[in-house]
Amino acid sequence: MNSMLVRAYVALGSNLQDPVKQIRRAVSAMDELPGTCCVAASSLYRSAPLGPQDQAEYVNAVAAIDTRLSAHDLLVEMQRVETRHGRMRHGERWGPRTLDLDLLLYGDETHEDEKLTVPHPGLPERNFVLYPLREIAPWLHIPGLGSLEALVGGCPDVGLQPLAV
Ligand code: ROI
Repeated sequence: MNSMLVRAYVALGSNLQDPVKQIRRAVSAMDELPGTCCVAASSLYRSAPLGPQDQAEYVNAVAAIDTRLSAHDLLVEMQRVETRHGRMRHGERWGPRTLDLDLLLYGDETHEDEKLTVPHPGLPERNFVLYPLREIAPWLHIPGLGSLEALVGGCPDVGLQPLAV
């Protein structure tokens, strides 16, 4: 485990089996990972599905964590959380899911290998990631992509609604 703490950002999404509960449980689970604590979580948003439209709306959020895990170890732990929380894929690419955790940013590091791409490649076009991320870290600069503020400015909030819960 690293002696240094790294600030990382994780996107959470669910559209099956009580999505609000899934997201809340996942934020707590991230806080309980080894060498990791959750330092901020955005509000929850309801969002129109990206991909096939014959699936339920999603609930999305973004969490900030401080972690001593390496980027790859963090990814493995996130995948374990997905599995423990009953992740079910229904075969179809971009189909509905109980819990999806994406590593958006890991400090200012960039990674590109067969397991991990950071910054997450979907980040610049996904309003359900950019808007909650801005809520908790408006000052961010994304390696290779510039200011978060500019990315948000180029990404309309169509189909995205803060969830009243
Ligand atoms: N669409 C939305 N709105 N939110 C998601 O989290 C999400 N996740 C996915 C796909 C199927 C691409 N669509 C999504 O994995």
